[in-house]
Amino acid sequence: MREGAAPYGLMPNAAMRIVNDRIAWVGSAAEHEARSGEERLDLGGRLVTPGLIDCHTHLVYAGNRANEWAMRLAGATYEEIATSGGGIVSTMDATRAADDGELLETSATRLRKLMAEGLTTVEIKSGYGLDLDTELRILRVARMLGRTPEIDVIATFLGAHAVPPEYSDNRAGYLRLLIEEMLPAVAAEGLADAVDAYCEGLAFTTAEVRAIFERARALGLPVRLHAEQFSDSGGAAMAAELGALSCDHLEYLSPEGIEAMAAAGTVAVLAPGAYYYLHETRKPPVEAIRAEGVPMAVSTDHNPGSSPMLSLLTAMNMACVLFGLTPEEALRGATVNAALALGLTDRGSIETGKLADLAVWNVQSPDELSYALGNNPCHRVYKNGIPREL
Ligand code: DI6
Ligand code: FE
Repeated sequence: MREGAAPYGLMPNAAMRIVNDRIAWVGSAAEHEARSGEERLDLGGRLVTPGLIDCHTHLVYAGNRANEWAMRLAGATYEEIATSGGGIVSTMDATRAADDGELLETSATRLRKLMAEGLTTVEIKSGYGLDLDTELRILRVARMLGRTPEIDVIATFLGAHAVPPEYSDNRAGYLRLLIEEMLPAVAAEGLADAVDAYCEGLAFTTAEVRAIFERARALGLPVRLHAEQFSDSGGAAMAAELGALSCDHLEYLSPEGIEAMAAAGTVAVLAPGAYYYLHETRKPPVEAIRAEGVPMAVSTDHNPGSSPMLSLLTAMNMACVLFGLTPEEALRGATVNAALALGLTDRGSIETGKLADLAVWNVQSPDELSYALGNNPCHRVYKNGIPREL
């Protein structure tokens, strides 16, 4: 996954030295000089990749929405369900009613499933609380999930996910709450690494998101955006102007949006799971994104409404089959470009000085990682140089 290297940056017959939590040397096995006192591990010729990174999930919530899934299969649309009291608000009700122990336990179970496929970093958004107390509780649970040497959790504040029912005829009031109370509280407690918003007809306008993002930036928090999923609202260009780390979904992304993202170095995070579950037909403009040199990442977008999937390898497969990524682009999207989407430059590739976050696979070629659905060829994971139980 090194920049400018051969396909995948693949090195046959390679060796690696790990010192503490870092990669200290990478080269050919023939050049490797054993040092006394070092432990030597033979991985049996297996493929080693950077640990996988899921850069967009909504993992902390209560309940599920299988009932809505059945309704959609019977013909209801995502928008109809959302405007008739279901959707994000139904998960909000369940989440507000759940205590911290239940939230922690159900999300830890989901996280375990994701981690089994070689994940070493995961991003988790809030956004199913939509009041100050519950949003903070969700972020604290996300922080708790990261309080283990086994995985790094990056937390994102998504209070601007939907307008909660108590503010349905007072949008301005909810925006004030977001900007004047929630954002400063999240920043003061150090509960988020970034701020996200849902910029869509169903949720927030570009102008509303701009106001939220300007406050976030003033508080020193980077921003990223759910943009252009069902319509082109110009959100991606607005977010890129504010230096957004990523814009996510992007089915309706315009040439102007791509240009703004390219200029700002904003990552395009694809969410093929939501496209698949919602039977969308308009694909993100992958060829133009590629042509403009905008880095692409691939995520599960795990959430109970539009993408209840718990497999990043499956998202990689869908990005290839549904959106036309190459298997190499899919793997870059789940490693080095996913790290970029999170503003992290210390991981995502196998290079001297980077974190020793590694996945070891029972495959012959990295093309196999996005190939067989329902197959998890992960053999072992190293997080910060330490082997982790699968
Ligand atoms: N990501 C989101 O945040 C929304 N859709 C998406 O792809 C809403 C998720 C939900 O319906 O709960
Ligand atoms: Fe999402």
